[in-house]
Amino acid sequence: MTSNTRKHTIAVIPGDGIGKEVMPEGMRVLERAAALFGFEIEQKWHDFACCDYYARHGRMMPENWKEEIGRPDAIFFGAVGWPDTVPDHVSLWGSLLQFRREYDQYVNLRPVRLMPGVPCPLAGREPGDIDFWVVRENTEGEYSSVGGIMFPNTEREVVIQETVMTRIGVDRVLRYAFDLAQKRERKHLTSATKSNGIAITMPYWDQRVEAIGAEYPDVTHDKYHIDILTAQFVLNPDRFDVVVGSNLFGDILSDLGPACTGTIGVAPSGNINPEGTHPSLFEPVHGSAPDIAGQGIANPVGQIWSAAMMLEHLGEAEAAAAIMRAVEQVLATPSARTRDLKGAAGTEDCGKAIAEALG
Ligand code: GGG
Repeated sequence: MTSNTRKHTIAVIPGDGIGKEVMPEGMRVLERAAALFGFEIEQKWHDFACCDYYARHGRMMPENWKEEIGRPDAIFFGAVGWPDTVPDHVSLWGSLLQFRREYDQYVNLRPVRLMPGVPCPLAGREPGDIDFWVVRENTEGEYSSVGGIMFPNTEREVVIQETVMTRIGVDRVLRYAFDLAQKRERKHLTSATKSNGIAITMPYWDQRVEAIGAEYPDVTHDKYHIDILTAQFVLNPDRFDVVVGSNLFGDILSDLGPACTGTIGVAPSGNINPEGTHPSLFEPVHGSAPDIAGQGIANPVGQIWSAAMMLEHLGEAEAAAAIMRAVEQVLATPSARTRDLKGAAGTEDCGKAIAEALG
């Protein structure tokens, strides 16, 4: 017997700390959306890519992790890191960065949007005033493994790490960012640079922005050095539309952006392989938050908003929009918010409220 139901296979990886608490809420809302909008979610949970796994096996993931994961339509990820047991660079390189590189997820896409019920630290801003995207290069740049240590643990110690920019790598993320800007009303792109100080890779980045920008005559663009750009994020976040940056600059800007709109606790992200030759991965911007893990108080909105981004990517735009309406409705209700937003709801209460608001 054949079925006409749309089916999406999802690899579910909760990871560490509050990742384990917010993931069930993300899945609760996804399942509710599937029931309401007539598609099926086939989920396979994985207990690797976390520091517990490292404690048992001496590595973050099994050697055959790709076989274990199979070929899902998308990966739904929580958070990684537990610095008391595994150094952060070991847990990150052993898990998330493996996915980003092996699956060529060269775009890290993060919205910066002022949401109802989230107090904006900037006076006079209302939801709708701040609404832009940060596009971060996600597979090369400053996150390179090229380098080494000479004469370790001696007075002559020398530590070198190279930034790697490839023409293909830079051009493809810039094209993605210009494409995105072209679809938006303001059609404006801002590039993060530091070409006055980093005098080889950053002038190259700037040159490629000009070259790719010429292919988009209807999109205006400008550039800021990263130092003044961070100041502009804090002072005038409403002036941005699409902001593109290298791996490190994009990482910094995409935490700072949500912080300027009140909290990174609600912010989502997509690690995207735009060609669809590999699965894309969706995760909240926040990390594992060891300080509040295990208390059931973490805000699940970042995970749930990531579920909406994942559904949009999978072609379920209607369900994704409905999740966002439900998120906005719950955030606008003081009693349904978690403690970080001055409410009293627990992680599960907040997830349930969003699932119920879906209908
Ligand atoms: N859910 C996001 C997360 O767990 N992030 C951990 C982290 O340290 N990320 C650094 C990065 O994205 O480069």
